[in-house]
Amino acid sequence: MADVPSMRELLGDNPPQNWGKWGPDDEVGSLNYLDAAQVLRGVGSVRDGQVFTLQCPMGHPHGDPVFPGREGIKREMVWDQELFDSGNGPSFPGGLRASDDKAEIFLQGSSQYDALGHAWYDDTIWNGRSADTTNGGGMSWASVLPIANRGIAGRGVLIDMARHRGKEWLDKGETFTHHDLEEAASRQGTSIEDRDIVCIRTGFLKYFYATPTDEFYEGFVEPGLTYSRELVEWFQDKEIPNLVTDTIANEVTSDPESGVLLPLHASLLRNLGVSLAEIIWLDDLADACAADGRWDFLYTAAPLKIHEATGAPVNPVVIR
Ligand code: UVW
Repeated sequence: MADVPSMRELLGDNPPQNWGKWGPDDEVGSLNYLDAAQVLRGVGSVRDGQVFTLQCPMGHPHGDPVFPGREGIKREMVWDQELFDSGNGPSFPGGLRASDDKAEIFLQGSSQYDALGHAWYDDTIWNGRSADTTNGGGMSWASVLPIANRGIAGRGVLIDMARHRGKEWLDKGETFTHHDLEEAASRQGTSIEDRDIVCIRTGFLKYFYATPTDEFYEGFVEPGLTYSRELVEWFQDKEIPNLVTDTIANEVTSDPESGVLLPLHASLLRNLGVSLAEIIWLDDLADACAADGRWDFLYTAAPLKIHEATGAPVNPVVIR
């Protein structure tokens, strides 16, 4: 492959951008589109009260799906029956015993929301702030906390690209575009409306749990949306607040034409302020949608409120 261009060279000097749209101090970006009317539109998609939780379990015996370089949760017991039996446990008046545990986690190492300041180029993050705000032990700007404080609720629509392509899961590095999303939506008998929370199933998490870990990570390149300026404009024009996928990084890992890593993190998260929800389990929801042909629902989520964090675990709840 020829030399890999810089992010600026790929995206251009004048990329679609929403900086300043909600004021210079805004830290939640396109989630601003989810006003009360959008929440009620989501509520309007509730028909029979089925509830789905979309988090992948943390500490799964198979291992946890994480971006290379990260690790899944490391959890350990602090109090257990053995500790009390050995006489080393705390002594509670009345004899109550309790179990307790603690964990070390990558905050981007499970089902999660990215902070808007999580990824950048040219030393500048969301809304034009300096990337120096990520220094000093925490993110003093555009951390995940404002997203967690706000919460996310609106009409979600699920596009099942794996089902659309007649596969259990998409191949490593398999790409699709916004045109493919619209075609799949139309085949599903639904449509992606303005301000929808766009959920895309590739089957890649199912592949993760069904595959030996070494095989999954060999030549790591996930399937997903692939960058084009038109795709970014489509997100901007449709005022999409949130992209939710069953992949670790929400887009094809490496842009197949340029070799640039994760250009949609730059163009959707940094430039448009689109929230990214990653490692989201969509299979059970997809089966229910396929069973009755209804692909829209009320989508709700709130990542954990962690000060100055780059991202935070989440267990989105869908009601349909
Ligand atoms: C990286 O930070 C590389 O990816 P993600 O947004 O998936 O955590």
